[in-house]
Amino acid sequence: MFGYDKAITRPPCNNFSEGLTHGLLGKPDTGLAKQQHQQYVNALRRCGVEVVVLRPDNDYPDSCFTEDEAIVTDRMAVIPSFCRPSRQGEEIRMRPIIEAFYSGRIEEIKKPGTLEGGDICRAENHFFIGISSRTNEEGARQFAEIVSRYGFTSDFCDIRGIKILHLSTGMSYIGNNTVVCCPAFKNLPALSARNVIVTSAKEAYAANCVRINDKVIMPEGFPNLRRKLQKAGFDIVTTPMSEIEKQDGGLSCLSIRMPKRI
Ligand code: CIR
Repeated sequence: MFGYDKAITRPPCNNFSEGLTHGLLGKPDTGLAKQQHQQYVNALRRCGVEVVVLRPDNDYPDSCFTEDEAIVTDRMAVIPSFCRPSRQGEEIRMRPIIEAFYSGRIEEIKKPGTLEGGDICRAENHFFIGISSRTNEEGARQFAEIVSRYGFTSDFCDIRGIKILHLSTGMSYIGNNTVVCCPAFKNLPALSARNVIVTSAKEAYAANCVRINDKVIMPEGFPNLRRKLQKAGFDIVTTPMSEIEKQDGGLSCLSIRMPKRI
């Protein structure tokens, strides 16, 4: 499932700092965020994918978080449904780009369902679906119904009692039945049959990492998790994420990774 050949990204726009954030880490430096985005694109390229870099979109301060704008698989793509007004419409701008790859194999989440791509985590032919402050039960139910029609299974992960934005903010599937997660997720029932690598509380941000082809990209500055993953046999690429983190964005949020055989 980690065979990707393209990734869709969009650099932070000039009003990046006006996006949604809990704000605890201070205001981001937009110039530095743009540089970090470029480094992220380079990291994707090192993993062997061709990177599509879209034009920055000043109408949507959070539009660099493309992961939230479409969920793609080797069988179909799903257009999500944003609940926060400042992000509603991002999915409409992304849709034609996705349609170019998936003619006729596009599904969508309909209101009153809400769902953002960051609440979806795929593990082989299974989906973990986060129910969060952004993805409601109806959106999660619609997504489960859609993926089951295409032969996938799924589990709901209710993270509403946990102070975290999306499911993928706190966990990633990296292959070999292995999930990396933050301490707050370690007892999620959906993870009971998985090998779980739990980060320390201090390194919780790095639980959001991305396996691409034979490498794992993780944020720079998390030496303990990096060592653990290297010990488990993973080839690690790191990239700086400080300004993206200030806007509550994790590493996966900056791209839509396109499977090789679509
Ligand atoms: C937001 O709050 O919507 C953005 N500032 C951050 C989105 C991060 N996306 C993700 O976790 N997939």
